[in-house]
Amino acid sequence: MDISNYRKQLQQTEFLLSAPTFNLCPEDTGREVAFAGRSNAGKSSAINALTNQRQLARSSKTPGRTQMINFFTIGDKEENKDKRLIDLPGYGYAAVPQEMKIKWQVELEEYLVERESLVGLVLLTDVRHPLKEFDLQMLAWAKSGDLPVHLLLTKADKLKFGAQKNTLLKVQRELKKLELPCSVQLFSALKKEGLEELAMVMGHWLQLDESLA
Ligand SMILES: Nc1nc2c(ncn2[C@@H]2O[C@H](COP(=O)(O)OP(=O)(O)O)[C@@H](O)[C@H]2O)c(=O)[nH]1
Ligand SMILES: [Mg+2]
Repeated sequence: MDISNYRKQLQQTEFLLSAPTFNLCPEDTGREVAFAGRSNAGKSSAINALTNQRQLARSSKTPGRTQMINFFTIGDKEENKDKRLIDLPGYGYAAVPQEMKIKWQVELEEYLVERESLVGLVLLTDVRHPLKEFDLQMLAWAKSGDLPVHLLLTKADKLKFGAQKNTLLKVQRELKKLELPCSVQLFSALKKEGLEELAMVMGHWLQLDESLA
């Protein structure tokens, strides 16, 4: 439970590969954590802030890459084999035809439910409009796959402190009502707030303790 060790290892994240479909993703071994959210939720910014690398997840903004699944390795490569962070493509690009959206959804559900090495999902949602249809769908799939979820209420800096807390409580109540067990936190990539809480969750899920040098 050494937070600075977690932070240090998360800062050693490196790009591994981009795959257009889950068929081409790395072997299903080790442990991986996936990041998902509607486009513009703040996913790239969160990954860059967490790993302290300004440009790591930047590429997802380029049109050709938007539908790619991006894989990163986490931690010291000698000590720490087979721990990955996955950047799942966002939704909401008007340019994507309906047919492709449906095909992608089928693949995504299969991945969330069946991927053995997947140990947790970080779901990002803008603090100003949380728990929209996409988020609820992801939560439902995670539940059916018994996959733990950690919800990030992103861009928290856009709200005043009181409003942030109210949203946090409201979302917690809503999740309870829906019987979707998942942890929730406020997050701001801009102000670098919530990084330790997120690093703690990632460290536990990926068992980053085991690779203490
Ligand atoms: N104010 C504020 N803006 C943010 C924050 N995180 C991301 N953004 C902005 O939101 C937009 C989308 O961010 P991005 O990380 O590319 O989202 P993605 O599409 O989910 O990868 C960009 O203009 C970011 O600068 C944050 O913590 N605070
Ligand atoms: Mg992005």
